[in-house]
Formats: sequence, structure tokens, C-alpha cells
Amino acid sequence: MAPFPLETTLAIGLGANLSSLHGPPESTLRWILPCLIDLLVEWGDADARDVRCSSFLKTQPLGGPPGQDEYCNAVLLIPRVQRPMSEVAALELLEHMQRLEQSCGRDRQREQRWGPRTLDLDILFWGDLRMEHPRLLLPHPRLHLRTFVLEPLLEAMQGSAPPRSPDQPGPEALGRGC
Ligand code: A4P
Ligand code: MG
Repeated sequence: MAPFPLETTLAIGLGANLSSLHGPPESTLRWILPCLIDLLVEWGDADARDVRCSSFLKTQPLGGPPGQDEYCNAVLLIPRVQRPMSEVAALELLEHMQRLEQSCGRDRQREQRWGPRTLDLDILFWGDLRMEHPRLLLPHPRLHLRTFVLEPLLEAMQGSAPPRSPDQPGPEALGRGC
């Protein structure tokens, strides 16, 4: 698989642990992926053939109220974003992504921080763009702390699942790379 230039790569984290009108979390992720890819390719003037997606991973909830269901997490990579990097462009993307979250029943007014959600779309990084806007922090400030982000991110970057030792069971893969 051809290497890709990190300086023009956009990375998006997907997460869900509540059923939506599209079904359980993995069905929501499967349903939203083509819409998200269309959005990102058009927004970023990128080539859809370059897009890479990790498997869907089942992960234990980190933080938030106790007793939440497990999450389904994935990472999408869009290499070679042609659109010039800017804060305005990144904020525009955040708005588009929040509309997609709403289309899957996400209602921020009624939820608690790190509580269960039908769909969470985070911008993990866009090349080396750094921003501290009240609505958008880049790179995502907790990206480096979270296995449920790092594992699918590495998988998508490598184009395959990371190696594991035999005594260390991996997260259950729900889907194949797209
Ligand atoms: N915001 C700032 N920076 C960003 C960014 N880089 N990408 C703002 C997206 N949004 C960003 O997020 C709150 C506000 O963050 C947004 O309005 C946006 O303007 P939110 O999605 O409304 O709420 P949240 O997701 O609960 O907040 P937060 O602090 O972003 O949570 P995280 O860090 O995303 O963590 N456990 C597992 N296993 N899997 C998960 O996916 N996710 C979380 C949420 C907790 N535990 C989890 C998982
Ligand atoms: Mg979020």
C-alpha cells in the first residue's frame, strides 16, 4: 500500500454506544461511513480512492456515568486533502460533522459529558494544524491518551491490524476495512 503524506492527512474518529434509528452502534457506523466519506472528499477536495478506514472495534467505555454499554469505535483517514489548511475550513468541517451526528439522533442538549451517544465524530488531526478555538481544538487534546483512538488509527495507517501476542486477545473486529 502506498505511503501517504501525514502533512495533508485528515483523521476522523467515530464512536457510538447507543442505538440510533439506523440500529445498533455498528449499524450506525456502517450507515454513516459513505455519507461521511462523501462529505470529507467534497469538503477537502480529496480522492475517494485514497480513503482508509480501520475495522470497527468494540471498546470499553472510558469515563462518563457507570453502566454504559460498550462502544463501537473506528478511525477514518483522508490522505492528500487538497483544500488549503485553515481554521475557517476546519470549523466548517466540524459543523458539517455535527449535522451528520444530529441525523443519527445525537442531541447534545439532553446528554451528559462522556455519556452514551448515538454517534460521536471527532476531528483527530488535520496535518500539523494546531488550533485552540472555543469550538475546536486540534489536534484532539485526548487523542494520545486513548487506546480506542490509537489502535484503529494505527490500523488505518498501516492498512492492517497491528500484531498481537497470542495471550493478549484483541478487540472484536466488527467490520472490515472499507
Ligand atoms: N470540540 C473541540 N475539539 C474538537 C475536535 N477536535 N473534534 C468541541 C470534535 N469536537 C471538538 O464534544 C464537545 C465539544 O467539543 C463539541 O461541541 C466541539 O465544539 P461533544 O462531542 O459534544 O461531547 P463529548 O464527545 O462528550 O466531549 P469530548 O470532551 O470531546 O469527549 P471525547 O474526548 O470525544 O470523549 N470511551 C470509548 N470506549 N469510546 C469512545 O468513543 N468517547 C468519549 C468522549 C468518552 N469515552 C469513550 C469514547
Ligand atoms: Mg466528541
